[in-house]
Amino acid sequence: MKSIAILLVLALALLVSARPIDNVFEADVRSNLEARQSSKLLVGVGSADITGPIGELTLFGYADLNNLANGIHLRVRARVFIFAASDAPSRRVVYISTDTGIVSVRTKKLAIQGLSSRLSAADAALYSVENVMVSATHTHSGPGGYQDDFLYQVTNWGRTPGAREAIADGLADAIAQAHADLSEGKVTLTKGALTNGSINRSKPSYLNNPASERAQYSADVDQDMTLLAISTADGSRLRGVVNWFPVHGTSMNVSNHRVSGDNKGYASYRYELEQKLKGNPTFVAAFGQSNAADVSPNTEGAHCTDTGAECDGGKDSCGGNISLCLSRGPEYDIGGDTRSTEVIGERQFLRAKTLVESPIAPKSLNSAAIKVDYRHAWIEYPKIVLEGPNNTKICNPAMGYAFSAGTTDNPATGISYQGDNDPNGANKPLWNFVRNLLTTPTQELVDCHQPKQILLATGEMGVPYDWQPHTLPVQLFVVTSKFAIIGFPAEISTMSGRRLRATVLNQLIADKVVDSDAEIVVAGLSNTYSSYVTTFEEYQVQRYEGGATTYGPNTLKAHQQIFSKLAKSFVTGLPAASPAFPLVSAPKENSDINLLSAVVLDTTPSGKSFGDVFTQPAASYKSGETASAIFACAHPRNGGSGIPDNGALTWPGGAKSTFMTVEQSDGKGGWTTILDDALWDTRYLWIRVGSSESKCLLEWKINGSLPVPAGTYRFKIFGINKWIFGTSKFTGVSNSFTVTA
Ligand SMILES: *[C@@H]1O[C@H](CO)[C@@H](O)[C@H](O)[C@H]1NC(C)=O
Ligand SMILES: *[C@@H]1O[C@H](CO)[C@@H](O)[C@H](O)[C@H]1NC(C)=O
Ligand SMILES: *[C@@H]1O[C@H](CO)[C@@H](O)[C@H](O)[C@H]1NC(C)=O
Ligand SMILES: *[C@@H]1O[C@H](CO)[C@@H](O)[C@H](O)[C@H]1NC(C)=O
Ligand SMILES: *[C@@H]1O[C@H](CO)[C@@H](O)[C@H](O)[C@H]1NC(C)=O
Ligand SMILES: CC(=O)N[C@H]1CO[C@H](CO)[C@@H](O)[C@@H]1O
Repeated sequence: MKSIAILLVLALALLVSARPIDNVFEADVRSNLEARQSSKLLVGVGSADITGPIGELTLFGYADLNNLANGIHLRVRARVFIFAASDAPSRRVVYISTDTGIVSVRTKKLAIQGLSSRLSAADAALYSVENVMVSATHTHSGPGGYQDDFLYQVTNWGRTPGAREAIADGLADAIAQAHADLSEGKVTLTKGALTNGSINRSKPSYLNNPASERAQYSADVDQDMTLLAISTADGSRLRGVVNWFPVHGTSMNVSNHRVSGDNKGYASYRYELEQKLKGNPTFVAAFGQSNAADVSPNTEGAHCTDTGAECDGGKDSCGGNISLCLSRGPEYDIGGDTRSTEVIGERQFLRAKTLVESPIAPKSLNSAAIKVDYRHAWIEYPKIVLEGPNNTKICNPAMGYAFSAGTTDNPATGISYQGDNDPNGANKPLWNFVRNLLTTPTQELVDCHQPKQILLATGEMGVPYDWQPHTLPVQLFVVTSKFAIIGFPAEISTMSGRRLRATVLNQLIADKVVDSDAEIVVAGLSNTYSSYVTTFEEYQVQRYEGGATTYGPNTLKAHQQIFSKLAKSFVTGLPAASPAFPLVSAPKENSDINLLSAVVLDTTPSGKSFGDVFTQPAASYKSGETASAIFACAHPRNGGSGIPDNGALTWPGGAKSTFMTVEQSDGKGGWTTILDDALWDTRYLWIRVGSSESKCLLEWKINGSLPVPAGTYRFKIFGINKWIFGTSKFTGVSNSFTVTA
């Protein structure tokens, strides 16, 4: 979250169009543990494009109004894994990793509703909010506009029409695919370290944890990648790979304007492309997110961009200016943030591949007790009282000054710096005044969040609707007696994740729900988003992550208490908490505020039509070079093209709808589509010219990741232009060009 000043001003502006609040209630249905014997493990995999509308809407993550989704580098996808025991298949669990910044409750519900048009009624009824876990990879380059809570909507001007629907459609497609794929599978669990894929970006916080606790770990980030390799029952074909490794999706920086899955999206892309080229096109590789709250992919660390010197460690500033202190990823000097994304993605891809090919201390889930089950509950966090002598209360949501500082992955400007918990700090009177225009925090809220200094009293701001969630979905999966997954509704720090895993695993082992050598992972950013979770000790330092820890200093302890009850409920069969909770106090479905200005009209300069070329590609290129062309085009929020001409469901690179393709000549006047905008090698960028004209830059890095033969090629553009009485589809082609070795 960068532009907090802009955020405050925007929020004030958006409030003008505030609407009344409605309560949406949802009951939680539970069932008892079903432990089974002589069962087989069933697995299904699926994957689909979830890229929503683009064009002058904000990429979600950096909260910077200039960080617009105006093009596509790598399409974002959902990757689905269903696990079931053959003799109790209705207690199946569905783990989904999506290339999104966060997860929206409303989108998840839409996706599950969408199954009714894809599956029989009986089959659709097998899937619910309770047994489907959607976990965001936390890419900061996914198109926004789908978020539920107002704080996360502000920099997207509310909800963008079509944003939730696009993600939900892709999710439903991918679940339906995995459903059809469900069959006996061979599953191997393994774990190995990746030491050069991440660093800790909040060292002063980490160091405030007890020395005795830190001494138990060799690193200040979790370096283990935990991985499931899924093959056909006879082991002859690799069907899918899913792994969990904590690292932020901030390799692409705030200057980026193209949709991208960031480092994890790239890792998935590379593994899936490799298998596709080997004749295994249905293979799915998910690089899932975990306890990454304080973990950066920018492994070169933070330096002053003006002098190259070390930043001032306490404040992460350069001579007092925090916007100069930036961290960079590997090979940034060679190829900028795009190259850093490739390197961090490739390291995760290669680590996963070696773990599949040479697993470390592998465990076969097929020889474990085959039971698959889940627990899910809605918990109103500010109502939680910690068990123990002190009756410690959890706070209503609030964000601190340190939240406005950002991190060294994307420092903010103006209001504060990391570690700022001085109540009389320099800018406080001014910003406290601005804050109070929105809501003056109650004394109870102020006391509860100490030492956090409150910048936004989000928990006490009900207008136009919830700014941050009060009620969170908590979820736990057991996949045989060897493996469990925590569906965690926030970003959680390294040490917090370790404590939570230990709490839950110990409970599951004590109750004999899992074996004593079972593994457990935290699936971060699952099902909704409630900002950050740090340990009590990290919170005291009030860096960015502590400033953004929503429910105060005891947030982690509350999660530990709730998740341990959830774990316990596998044997007691009792509800983990009260039976039903309000979901969010929010507008009725899809009637949230939307102040993004609509596309009114597309025009071309005189003498040009939509799809005409402004700049032709060169006559010839060599392998490794980048071909490009510039076309007259229209606003991309109108959409790209629909289904491909041959009637397939997706274009060759996996795009559901594409803005561009590359075609290859057959030498006899015929052309074959070989690439679309979903591939890493192609890049599409829309540029506004004046009030209604557009230019589109199409690029292709020849033989980048997809090998092509020497030959003759051309670019093709697709789009939809808006005119007074409706819309029209257009296409255009460039001159052809030759490609040589
Ligand atoms: C990164 O780590 C992996 C495994 O941990 C190793 O194989 C690889 O060589 C390392 N890469 C670099 C550039 O150090
Ligand atoms: C801090 O550095 C940024 C980037 O160079 C610059 O734009 C800004 O003016 C500087 N702020 C101050 C207070 O010097
Ligand atoms: C992001 O990376 C690009 C190079 O790929 C660079 O030009 C740009 O200045 C970077 N932006 C920031 C804010 O560091
Ligand atoms: C209860 O409060 C006392 C006094 O503030 C403190 O020393 C003690 O650690 C607290 N106990 C727990 C379990 O938090
Ligand atoms: C692209 O790479 C592949 C394999 O690396 C190679 O066989 C092919 O000749 C290359 N294409 C061109 C045009 O050089
Ligand atoms: C931002 C920061 O302080 N990162 C540190 C995290 O830990 C690594 C390894 O100890 C350091 O090299 C980084 O500087």
